[in-house]
This record gives sequence, structure tokens and C-alpha cells, in this order.
Amino acid sequence: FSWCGILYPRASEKRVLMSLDGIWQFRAANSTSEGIEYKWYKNRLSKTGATIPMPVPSSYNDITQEKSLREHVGTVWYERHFFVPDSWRQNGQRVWLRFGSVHYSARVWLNGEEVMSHEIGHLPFEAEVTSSLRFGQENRLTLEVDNTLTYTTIPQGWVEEIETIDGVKKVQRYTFDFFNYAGIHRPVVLYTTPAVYIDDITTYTDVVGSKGIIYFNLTYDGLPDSHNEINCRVTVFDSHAKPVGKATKEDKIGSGFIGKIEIDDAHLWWPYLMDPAPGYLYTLEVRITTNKEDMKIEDVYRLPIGIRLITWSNTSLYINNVPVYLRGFGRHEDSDIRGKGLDLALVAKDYNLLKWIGANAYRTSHYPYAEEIMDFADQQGIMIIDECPSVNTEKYSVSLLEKHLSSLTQLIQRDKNRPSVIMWSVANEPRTQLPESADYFRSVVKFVKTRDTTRPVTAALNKWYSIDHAGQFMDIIGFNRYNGWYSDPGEVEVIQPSLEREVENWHQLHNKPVMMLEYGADTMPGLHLDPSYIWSEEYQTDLLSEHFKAFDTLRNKSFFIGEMIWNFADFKTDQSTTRVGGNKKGIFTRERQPKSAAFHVRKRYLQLAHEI
Ligand code: GCB
Repeated sequence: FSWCGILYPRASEKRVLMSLDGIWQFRAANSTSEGIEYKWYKNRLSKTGATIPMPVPSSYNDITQEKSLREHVGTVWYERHFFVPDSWRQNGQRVWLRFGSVHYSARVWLNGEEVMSHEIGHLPFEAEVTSSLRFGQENRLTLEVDNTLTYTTIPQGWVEEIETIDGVKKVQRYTFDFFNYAGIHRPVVLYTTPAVYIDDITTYTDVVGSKGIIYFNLTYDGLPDSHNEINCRVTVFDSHAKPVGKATKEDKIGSGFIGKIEIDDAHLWWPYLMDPAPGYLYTLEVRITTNKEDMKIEDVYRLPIGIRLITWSNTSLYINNVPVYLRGFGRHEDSDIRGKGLDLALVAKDYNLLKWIGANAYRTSHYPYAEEIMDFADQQGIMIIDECPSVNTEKYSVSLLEKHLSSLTQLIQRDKNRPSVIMWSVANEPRTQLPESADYFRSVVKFVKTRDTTRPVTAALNKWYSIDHAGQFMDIIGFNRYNGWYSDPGEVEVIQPSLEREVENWHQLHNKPVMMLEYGADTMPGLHLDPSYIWSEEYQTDLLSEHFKAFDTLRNKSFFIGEMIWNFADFKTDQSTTRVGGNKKGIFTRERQPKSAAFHVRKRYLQLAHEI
């Protein structure tokens, strides 16, 4: 798997950024191969047929009034034009094109030439495009995007053909419970780097007494073999931009440098409500310079970092040697009209709601979230269980495993420096009752450990502990259970005994910390039925309360480390008889208004924050 850098594009005195977000031209293909057959990338898209304006970033599904576009299976095409100034063509400067994510797979042409392709949604990809660009002229960027899911995609799905009055229709089927939104979901940027550039930075932080230690490993690229004179300078700035530390000695290793920086009386990165200034970030400024007479180049990149230490035992999870208890949610990237398209107003609102309710953590169920969303978590001290896009795996195979590992490679590469990421989740609800899941998850977890040993690994398991084959490989047991909903709907009295027994059993079986990653009840906002009855606001509150009682008993047993409600907000799903306009288990509506339960949860989460 490729292991080169995918640093978030940041402007600096040596790097320029240009956003390609905005309105693009768009057309859905009638058949999956149509666009390629007729070479739609060769000319303006409008030459080969009608196009419609399509916002980027956004899912395309809910933008028009066409049912056929909402339910489209196969390829769609995007195109936009842009200029790059002549001044960008200087000193061998490089230009890169980067997509924050395109779901599910993409092929990209620049001025008719194919420059990159990528598969697996929710993850960034980029390529250097200097040689395909027209400087001082107009450029044409074309994308083919395919949303088809099969048994060897991550996540899995299958396509069925159904007979309709107009003939045969392709329908995408999948067992996961969120709408398979597609399109260019995250920002598109063009950015420059000098000819010799910082390719990647990996940091790891340690805490010893009041001292914070930052270990770094950076790689550069673009230096011709004949020139190996290159220097690097690494400086740390505090949040007021005051320099507070620099590397005393950087060792050159291959095409990179490693070193460490110590900061006395460091302001550590703490979760929300565990410190008056949670989410404290330093800036690691990396500067490389070549010093040969005929090649004087400098590159500068500034990486935000938090200094914190994660450790874990058979019973607890610690941040900076203090045990933490997670209180939060499973979530989705989802909202009306834009689907999974990044919307910064929504992101800011969601973090304000998370803080209002007193949460300190959430899981990026069931795929990696936008980097802009992760930035908020770093800055505000929200702990993240970072999940790869593997959800409801049911047919295990070698090619699936390869893709699964690729998604983890890309995820870890993207998020490895984020202080908010406290754990990797390698899957949601895989079919772990199947014996073949044992080898599969042994390989998955082993692989993660080759990439990162500083964070624990978990998965959201839902098979019963006695038939599950994957829990044995996890550092922390996470499980999903719908007591009083899918089992015994209406009977909240079953919750306490059943939940307490299950948590005890998971712990006894594996001798590891246990957390609940999903529980909840669908709730129609405005439906009031008392005594409580399923789907009413009263029932959601009752069901959560019974869980809270069990959690309180379990917390006294010291191996129970967290509770996460399913879900933060209502979200769209595929059409089904059990979903009314989508999944309604949110404690906020899809428009982010509180249901009654939200006030109840707020009381508990704030109280927990102050008790611990
Ligand atoms: C689950 C899944 C989640 C669903 C949820 C539900 O177990 O992990 O994706 O949305 O149940 O509401 O059914």
C-alpha cells in the first residue's frame, strides 16, 4: 500500500492554495460505461449532452427533483474550468490536486489526460499535476464518479435488477443503515509546493512529569540524488505564536529527519471539561532548506499538534495517566439537501450541541469524517474513536481484506497526528459469528499495530459474546445492543439485568475494558404517549434512563469505560418499512433541534463531567 504523505493542504509563505469548490457541471450517465465509451473527458461535457449545475462539496442525490438521480446506480460526471496564473510556473514549483473525498470511486482527467483514480469513499487523495496544467490559461477538470457497491468494496453491497413498467431497473442493495450518498463530498483544492517539499510528518508525544515530549519523523521528496545537502529546522510555537521549543538535534535518515523536542511545563491536550482550556494545541513548524548554490529552495509546513499520552490496561483507558470515561454518541455526516457534503455551518453547530450537552467523545460511525470536522475535535478536546469505512461485512475474502487494510492505511496516514483520535475502530457490526472472521480480524488488527502502536484498537461488535470471534483481538471491547428496542420493544424493564450481565460477560471472557458504542430507540419528534410507548419522546427518555441506571452500576466495577447513544441526530437511510423518513434514533432531529431526551442526557453528561 502506498505510504506517502497526505498532509492536509495548508498555505504558508512557500505554499499557495486555490479552492476549486463551487458550482460544477454535472451529468448522470445512462449506463456505467457510457462516458468512457464516448470519451466525455475529451471535450467540454456540455458538448456531449445536457448538463446541470451541481454544488461541490455536496452529495448529488437530493439536489434535484428526480427520483432517478436520488437512486442512481453507476457513474455520474462532473466538470469545471479554472485558471492558474503564469506566476505559478517558477523555480520548478509543483502543483498538486487534492480531493477531500469522493464517494465511492473516481477517475480524474485534467485537460483530457487521466491524472489519478481512487477507490473507497471518505478518504482524501491527490496527485501532482504540474505537467498536465496549462499555466496562464484555462484548464478543464473532469471526473467520473461511480457509487456502485459490490462484495469487494468497502463497504459491501450488491446490485439487483428488478422488473418495472419501463423495463429492467438496477437497484443498489446494502445491509448498512444509512443512505449511500455519493458525489464530491469534500473540498477540492489545487496547491503548490516548492520543487523540494515536505512530504509527510509523523509525530508522537509523551508526557513525563510536567514535561511534554514531541518525537517527530519527517520525510521530504523532490531532491535530485546529486544534491543531498538539505537542512531542516523544527520549532514549536504555543497558542500565542510564541516559540517554546526547538529540536536540539535532527538526525537525517534516508530522505527524512527524526528528532525530539522537549517542552517544560507543557500545556497538555485534555478532553472537554477536564481542563479550563481543553484541546490545547501547539504548532510544529517544519522548515527544510537546500543549500547548494544552484538550488536554493525552502519549504515550510505548520502542523497543529496536541501533547498527550494515551495508555490502557485490562480495565481502563488513560489520557495523561488519568482514567477517562467516554460520554457521547455514534454519529453520521448527514443533513437535508446536501447529504454527506461538508457544510461548515452544520459542523460548527454540531460541536456547539456536543458541548451544550456535555459530551466528551464520539465515534465516526461508520466511516472517516471530513478533516475539517476532525480539526474541531482537536481544538475543542472531543475524543474520537476513528472508524474505517467497513460496515456490516458479511462475505469475507482476500480481496476484501486487501481493500479493508488499504482503507486503514489511508485513515491512519491521514489522522495519525491528531490528538483527538484516541482509538481506531476497524469495523462496525461485522458478521463475527462466522468462523472465518477470526483469521480476518486477526490480520486486520495485526496490520493496524504495524502502523500505530500508540492507540488502542476496537470494533463495534454486535454478535453475542459467546459466538463472537473478533473480540479476542481488540484492545478494548466495544459493542452495540438494542435492549428494549429490537429485542423486547416496549419493555424497558429488561434493560438493566440484560445489559449488566452482558458487560460482565464480555469483560470476563476477554479481560479487557468494555464500552457500549450503540443503544437507543427510534423517536418521532412530537409524538407523546404516556405511559411511554415505543416511538414516543417519552419512550426514548425511559429507555435511556434504564441504560443510565445500568451504567452507574457498571461504572463502580471499574472496567466499564464509556457510553455512546445511537444517534446524535436523525439521519437518512435507504427506504424500508422500519424507517420513517430515515432513522429517527437521534436525540436531535435532522435539523438539530432537541427531542425531550436531549435535556435528560444533558443533565447526566454534565453531572458525569463534574463527578469524574
Ligand atoms: C446498528 C448499526 C447502525 C444502525 C442502528 C439502528 O446496530 O450499527 O448503523 O443505524 O443499529 O438504528 O438500527
